[in-house]
Amino acid sequence: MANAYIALGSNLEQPAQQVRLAIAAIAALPDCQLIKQSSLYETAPVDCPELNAAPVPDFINAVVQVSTQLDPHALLAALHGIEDEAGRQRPYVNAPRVLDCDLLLYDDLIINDSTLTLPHPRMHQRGFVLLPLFEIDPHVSIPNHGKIATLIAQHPFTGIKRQA
Ligand code: PH2
Ligand code: MG
Ligand code: MG
Repeated sequence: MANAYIALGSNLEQPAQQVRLAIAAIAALPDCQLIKQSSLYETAPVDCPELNAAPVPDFINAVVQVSTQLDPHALLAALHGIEDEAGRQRPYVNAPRVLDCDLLLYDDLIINDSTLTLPHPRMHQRGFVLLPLFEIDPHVSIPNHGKIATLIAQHPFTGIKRQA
């Protein structure tokens, strides 16, 4: 059994509902057990290309922990299937999306191949990932980047609200 963390994000078509449905879909995956889920967080968009031209809707983000027998690529493929089911389109990089499911960590594996990078390459810089991840596992370490508490202390994250 492997221990994995998955980030969820949506900023289109009832984002909170999209994230809740995605958590249910992950819990229902074969060979995958949902261990923990964070609160939902309302977050300001980060690195969205059209930010300069037009307002980008805020995101809902969350992180879940799973225990799984799927190997990392099979888990990633299953997450892409859940994105597709939600109607995800990919018109350009970081376009608004009904659902983004990113594999963050899979045990302490480091992978760099054409389809998968682990740990997720930008997770250590993103408050909308680190804060919900810290909520469910304050002791996790990110291979190559260290303890989550240290990373959070180093970044002045703004624009992130935990929902009640
Ligand atoms: N995802 C991105 C780019 N920017 N900003 C927020 N707040 N939340 C996201 O999930 C997000 C983002 C690319 O996946
Ligand atoms: Mg993403
Ligand atoms: Mg993604």
